[in-house]
Amino acid sequence: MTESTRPIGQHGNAGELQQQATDGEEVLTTAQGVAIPTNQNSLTAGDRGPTMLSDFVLREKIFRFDHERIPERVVHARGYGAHGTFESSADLSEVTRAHLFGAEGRTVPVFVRFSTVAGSRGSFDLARDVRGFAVKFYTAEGNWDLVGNNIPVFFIQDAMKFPDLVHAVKDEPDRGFPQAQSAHDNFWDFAAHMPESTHMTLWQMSDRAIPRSFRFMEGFGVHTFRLVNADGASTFVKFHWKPVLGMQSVVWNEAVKINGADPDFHRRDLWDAITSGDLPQWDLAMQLFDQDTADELPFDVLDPTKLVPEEAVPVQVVGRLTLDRVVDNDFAETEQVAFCTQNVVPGIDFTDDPLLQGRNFSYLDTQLSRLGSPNFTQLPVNAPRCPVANFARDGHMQTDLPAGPVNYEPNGYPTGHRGPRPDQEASFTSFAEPVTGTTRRLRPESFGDHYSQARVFWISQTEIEQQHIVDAYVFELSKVQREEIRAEMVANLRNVDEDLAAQVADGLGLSLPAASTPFVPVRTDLPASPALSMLRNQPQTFAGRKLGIVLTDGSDAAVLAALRDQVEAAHGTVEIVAPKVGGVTLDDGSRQPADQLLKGAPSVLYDAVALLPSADGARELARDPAAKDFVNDAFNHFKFIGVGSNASPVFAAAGLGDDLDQGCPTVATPEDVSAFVDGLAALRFWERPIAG
Ligand code: HDD
Repeated sequence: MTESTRPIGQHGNAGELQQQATDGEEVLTTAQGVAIPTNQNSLTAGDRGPTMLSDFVLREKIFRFDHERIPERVVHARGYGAHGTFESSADLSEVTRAHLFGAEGRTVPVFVRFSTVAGSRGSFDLARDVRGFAVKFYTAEGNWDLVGNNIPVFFIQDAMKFPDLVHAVKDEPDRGFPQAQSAHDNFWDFAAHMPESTHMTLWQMSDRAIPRSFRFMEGFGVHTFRLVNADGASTFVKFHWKPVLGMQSVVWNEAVKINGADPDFHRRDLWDAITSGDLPQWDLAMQLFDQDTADELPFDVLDPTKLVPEEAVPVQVVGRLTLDRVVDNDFAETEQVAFCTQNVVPGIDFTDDPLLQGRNFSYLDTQLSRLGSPNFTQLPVNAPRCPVANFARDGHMQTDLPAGPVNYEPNGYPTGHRGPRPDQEASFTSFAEPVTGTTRRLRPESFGDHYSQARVFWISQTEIEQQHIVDAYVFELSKVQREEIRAEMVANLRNVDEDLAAQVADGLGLSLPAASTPFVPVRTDLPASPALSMLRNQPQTFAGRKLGIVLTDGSDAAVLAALRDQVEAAHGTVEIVAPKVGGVTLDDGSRQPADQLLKGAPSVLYDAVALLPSADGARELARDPAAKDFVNDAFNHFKFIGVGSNASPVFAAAGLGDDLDQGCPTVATPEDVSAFVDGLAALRFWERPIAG
C-alpha cells in the first residue's frame, strides 16, 4: 500500500503500542492519534460552567467540520461516480500505439463520473439537461481522461464562449434562480442570438436530456480526436459509448414527478444496479476516418457543433466498460476526482478543434480552484496506477516524499542519482502537424453552417420524438418572460424545419415570425440518419428495468410468484408496493414484505406496473389518492399496466374505467403472466392515444 492510499487511522507507526478498543473496533483518537474518552461532551469548568479554551478535542472537532466543504464544480456540480474495468476487444495497433488498444483483451481500471451540467451539487437528477459522461482510464502508460457528454455535439464552437454559455444557462445572477433549468430568459436569449447552438438545443429538447438512468444513455467524446500509430501516422476518431441495455428516457411529466419523489433517482439506480450485481456496461466504439473522408464530409470535422453520421462512417466496437464497484466515499472519490481533457496517452492526440483546445487549459486550471493544490494528482482517485517521476516539488498538501538532493535538470550527478530521464520510445510525442497562416480572431467559413445538421437530427426522429421536441421547446420558451426571445428562437427554428417552427409557434400562441437569415444556405439535401433516433433503435428488452407491483392483504400469491419469476428471468427486477411498508398477507396466508409504501412510491419510479389487489383491497385503493395517481400516471406515461382480476375499481375510480387498452393486459391467473412480461420488452405503449 502506498502512502497516499492508506486508510485514515493507519498513517504512521504505532510502534509497540497497538491501541484497540475492548470490543475490537478501532480506538477513537484525535487527528493527532491521541486516544480520547469521548468526543461527545465539551470540557467545562464545573457542572454548568463555561467551556474551557484548553479543550483541544472540541476545538479540533469543530475546526475539521468548519472546513469540510470545497467549491463545487462550476459546471457538472451534481455527479455520481463508480469504479470499473475497461476491456479492449480489438487490436487497433495499426491506427494507434496506445497500449490499451494494442491487443484484444487488455484490461484497465477506470473511474466514471456521470453528471448534470447546470444544477448545483444539491439539485435533482431528472433536470432537462445534458449529462456528463467522464471516464478516467488508469492505463499502464498514464491516465487517459475521456470527458464526454451524452449528446454528440456542443452548444458553441469556440472555448472563448464557454463562460457566456454557462453564465446564461445557470441561475440568473440577480435573483439566484431558476435552479438546474434552462427554461429561463437568459439561456434562450443566448441561444436565440447564437445560431450555432441550434443543433445542440434540438438534442437538448429531445428525450436524450431526460434519460431513464445513466445506465440507459449513450456517451460521446464529442470532438474529433486523433489516433496516432507507431509510425506517427494519424487517423481521426470520434468516440462513442453504447449502453449494452439500450437507450431509454422518461417522458417530461414523469421527470417532473420523479424529481419530487426521488431526487436521487439516477444515482440510486446506479448504486442499486452495481450493488445487486447487475453490472452496468457500455461498449466503447470508434468512428475512424482519414483526411480524405473528412474533406468529403459536408461540414468541418473540427467544428464541435457537428457530428459524423454513423451512416457515413461506421461505428466499430473496440471494447467494453463494466462498472463493478461503488465508491467507498462520495467526497474522497466522486467529488475529488479531477478529469482533464489534456490527459491523453501516447497514441491518442488532439485536433485543432477550438473548443477542445480551450478545454485543455480549463480543466487543469479549475482543479486548483476546486481542490486547492497542484498536488491533486496525488489523491488516490486521481493518482496514475503507473510510476510517476519528475522534478515537480512541494506545494500545498504534498504527500509524496521525493528523496535526494536533485530537483532540477540538467544535472551532473552520477547515473542512478540523476533523477528521472526521458525514454524517447515510451514518450508521448505530439502529432507532427504542419501549421501555417497568420494569427486572427475570426471564425472559419467552414464553421458557418448552423442549421443543416439540426435539420438532419429533426428529420431522423420518429413522430413521437418530434412531438416531444416540440413540447419541450414550447415548455421552455413559455417560461421566458421577454416575449421577443420566443419569436427570435422560432425565427431560428424556421431554418431547421418549417413544420417544427410552426408547431412551436402554435404551442406558444405566437404568429410565425420571419425566418432569421442563415450565414450560409441550409442544406435540405442531407439524408436522415436513423441512428439518431432513440425509438427507432429501441432495445426490445426489459432487462435492467423495474416492475412495480401493488399488493394488498389477500393478493394472489400464485400470480405474484409467476410475475416475479418471469420478470427476473427477463433480467428485470420487481419491487413490491403496499399500503403499509410492513407488507401484506397474501391469499395463501404467507407474509409478503413491501419494498415501498404506496404513498411514497408513485408509479414514476417504475418502468411498468401491475395491480394485484384483493377485492377488499381494491375497494380501499379506490378511495386512496395515491393509488389513483399511481394508475393515472402510469397510464399517461404510456406504461404497460398489468391489471389483476380485482383491480377494476381502482381504474374506475381513477377515471380510466373505459380506457384500458392493449397496454393494460389482464393478469388474473399465472397463465396470463408470460404474455404480459413478454410485452414489457416494448418498454412503452406509445400507441395510447393521449397527448404526451
Ligand atoms: Fe466541460 C466539467 C464535458 C466543454 C470546462 N465538462 C465537465 C464535465 C464533463 C464535461 C463531463 C464533468 C467532469 C466531472 O465529472 O468531473 N465540457 C464537456 C464536454 C464539452 C465541454 C463534452 C464539449 C464538448 N467544458 C467545456 C468547455 C470548457 C469546459 C468549452 C471551458 C473552456 N468543464 C469545464 C470545467 C469543468 C468541466 C469548468 C468543471 C469541473 C471540471 O471541469 O473539472 O473546467
